[in-house]
Amino acid sequence: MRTQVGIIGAGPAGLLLSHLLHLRGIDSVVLELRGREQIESTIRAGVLEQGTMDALAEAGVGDRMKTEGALHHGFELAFEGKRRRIDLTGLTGKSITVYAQHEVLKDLVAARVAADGKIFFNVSNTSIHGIESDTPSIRFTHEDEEHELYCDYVIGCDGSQGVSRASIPAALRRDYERVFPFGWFGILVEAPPTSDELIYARHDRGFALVSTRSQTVQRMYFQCDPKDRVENWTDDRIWAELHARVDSLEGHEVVEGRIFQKNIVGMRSFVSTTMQHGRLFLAGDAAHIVPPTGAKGLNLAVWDVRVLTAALVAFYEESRTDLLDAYSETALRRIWRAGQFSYWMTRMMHRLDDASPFEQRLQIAELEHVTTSRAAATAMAENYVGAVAV
Ligand code: RFL
Ligand code: PHB
Repeated sequence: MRTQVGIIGAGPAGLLLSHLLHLRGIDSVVLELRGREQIESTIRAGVLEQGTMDALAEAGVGDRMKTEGALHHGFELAFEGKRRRIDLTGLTGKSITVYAQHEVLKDLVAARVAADGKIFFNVSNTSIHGIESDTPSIRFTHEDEEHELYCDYVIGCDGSQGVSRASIPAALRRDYERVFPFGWFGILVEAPPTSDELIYARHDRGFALVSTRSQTVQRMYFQCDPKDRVENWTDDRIWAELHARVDSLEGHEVVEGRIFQKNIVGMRSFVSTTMQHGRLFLAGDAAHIVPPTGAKGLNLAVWDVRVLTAALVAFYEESRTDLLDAYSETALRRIWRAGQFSYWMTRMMHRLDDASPFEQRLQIAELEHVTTSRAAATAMAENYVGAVAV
């Protein structure tokens, strides 16, 4: 089997890359470990930056996002019983859209299928070969048969647990990591929205986030022990915790409903440098992870893909390799910016058991600052909407 670009992973990075390349006449094949139903139903991100919306619209997969997604012009920071608004649009001229990641995936898979794109679902034993030569390949098993896909370039979009990153020799790679001693307990709830905008709450009991999916389904999270178990949390205990952390002194309360999904995720910051070696390039979570507090993970994956698409188009249309050579350096500038913002927001909003009472009190001073100083609020808003110069 042969193609121009072999892509491992049908997450947002792999599927969007495949579709953007197709629109420029470049052929690709996507290999995915899981089944189509599984990727289309896994609950993950929800916040899309303007740049991500633009990229999806340019790829011709933005129609449902525009009609079903909700445009948000600000969010609220809750602390000390108060709620203060960050006016994203007023401060930056930009907004964000709340539209679930698995809906983005449904739109991308539908577009690939409609264009006769090649996606192999349920593959196993994926391995990468010959990246230091001009004829790399990917070996994999599909429906009990072994295959070898020959290509010009291999793109590893296989997320944090994939095989691609390890194909770059360890001696050439430097990994940077910070594992946080807390996680997020996430729920999906059948209820009307608690608020028109997202609420990020800092409380001595721990962080909480009120997000949304639609007028009838809400997404909420609260800080927990990453080793805790979902079974330890009855619905009553969850609501008591959310009320304690989010309800305000002005009488705003979290709206309860039927909880139909619960999960716990750990949190870490991670950056792998370099993101390329020979004919292998990494994009998205395969190369970097941010804690979800800044809502940056999916947006960074889309950013990598835009940079990589431009570089591959320059190679195929003009035989230029300068953009490919510069890929890692170009992508990492934005990754470190988003990594710093996500880390900062995580440290400001979560209960830090490793911090002194003095440092914990500084969190409130910082929240007062970003919610009263226009300059500080603008810096936060620019990072949140992704309007940062890198
Ligand atoms: P993905 O989505 O993990 O896709 C990788 C795909 O590769 C497949 N795979 C393999 N395929 C073939 N062979 C192998 N050996 C393979 N190994 C793995 C996997 O099955 C999978 O389908 O990576 P990608 O495309 O880089 O996309 C990254 C995003 O999914 C991720 O950054 C976001 O979900 C992070 N994130 C958020 N990002 C945002 O921008 N805004 C948010 O609001 C936001 N909220 C979140 C989040 C992540 C969360 N969790 C679960 C950590 C909220 C949460 C709770
Ligand atoms: C979500 O709705 O899943 C969500 C929103 C904001 C975040 C993280 C996740 O920062």
